[in-house]
Amino acid sequence: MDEEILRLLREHPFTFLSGEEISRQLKVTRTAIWKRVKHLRDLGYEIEASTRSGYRLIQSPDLLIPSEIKPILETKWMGRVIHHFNIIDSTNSKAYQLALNGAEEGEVVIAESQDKGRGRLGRHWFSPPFLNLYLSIILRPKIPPHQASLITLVVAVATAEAIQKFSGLQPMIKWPNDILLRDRKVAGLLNEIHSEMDRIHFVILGIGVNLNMDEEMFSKEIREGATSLKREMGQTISRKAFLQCLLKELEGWYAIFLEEGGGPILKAWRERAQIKGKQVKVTSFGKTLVGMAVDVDSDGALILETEGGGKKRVVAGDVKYK
Ligand code: BT5
Repeated sequence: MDEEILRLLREHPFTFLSGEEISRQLKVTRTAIWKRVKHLRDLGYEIEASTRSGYRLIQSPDLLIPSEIKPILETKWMGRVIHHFNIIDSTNSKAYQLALNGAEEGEVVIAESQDKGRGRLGRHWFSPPFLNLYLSIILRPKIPPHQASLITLVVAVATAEAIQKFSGLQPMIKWPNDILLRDRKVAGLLNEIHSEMDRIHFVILGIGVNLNMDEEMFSKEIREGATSLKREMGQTISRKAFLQCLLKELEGWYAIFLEEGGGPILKAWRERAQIKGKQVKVTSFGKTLVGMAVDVDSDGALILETEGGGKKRVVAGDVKYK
């Protein structure tokens, strides 16, 4: 009902809409309308109320709640169901639970903050409230499990494209899952998969993008290596507008992947990563490898020419450029 009330109020931006008219259109009592208006005000909506004239929407909060996001979405199916939380442990954990309980492809979990935001290998993702984007998307791709790592590349390309379209800046991808602006991490990706040997049940795309964080808000440990769009663009970012752009890119690149396979994804990824010929140090499953990056292969693994001369294929790990 909140969404319906907001839709009606938005249709009359300059005039009051009477409680009677709203209750007639939504077929509920005027008291019920008043209760929902009060609830919307608690969420941060500024709604003027006059006993004689009715209601008028003055301002909406920059919250990532469904009633704000759904009217502006440019996607066909992604994000049409949004689970929103003010605070949650991790959007990925929540999405995983929802998917186990049958949530459908395209359902999205969004939180204003996370108190156990997760990076890879049990690392922490710093997720303070109301500043950034913390989002997880449920996908149910009908592809063999060994191709799932390509979805990490799909998300990396889509996130980088969204940042570029939104800001005009040129983000770089760092294998496997960092998005950088001026060599600092602006977004991190954490994809998790639930599968059998020959069938994927679902994939969770976890995306964290730093939007409105100022330098001093980052903890000392990550300050040097991290940045936000606000910092790079010198202006406050509308989280809603960025989310709209990101979901559109994700839906588009995922469709390309399903229709045309990994080819176009790898091409776009290579252009963004410029990894060929870089001297790198890779930590993978407790081992350190030093060498020159040659490419990523069709499964998204990093191919390395080691100092000894041989070629190594790295499926997971952390990369440092030398
Ligand atoms: C990642 O891990 O980069 C994946 C981050 C994914 C976060 C999203 S938020 C929504 C969804 N729900 C979750 O629970 N997670 C996903 P990794 O490559 O392991 O990088 C983690 C490292 O990045 C940390 O050890 C810090 O050094 C650094 N870091 C932590 N928070 C950061 C931040 N907000 N911005 C930049 N760097 C950060």
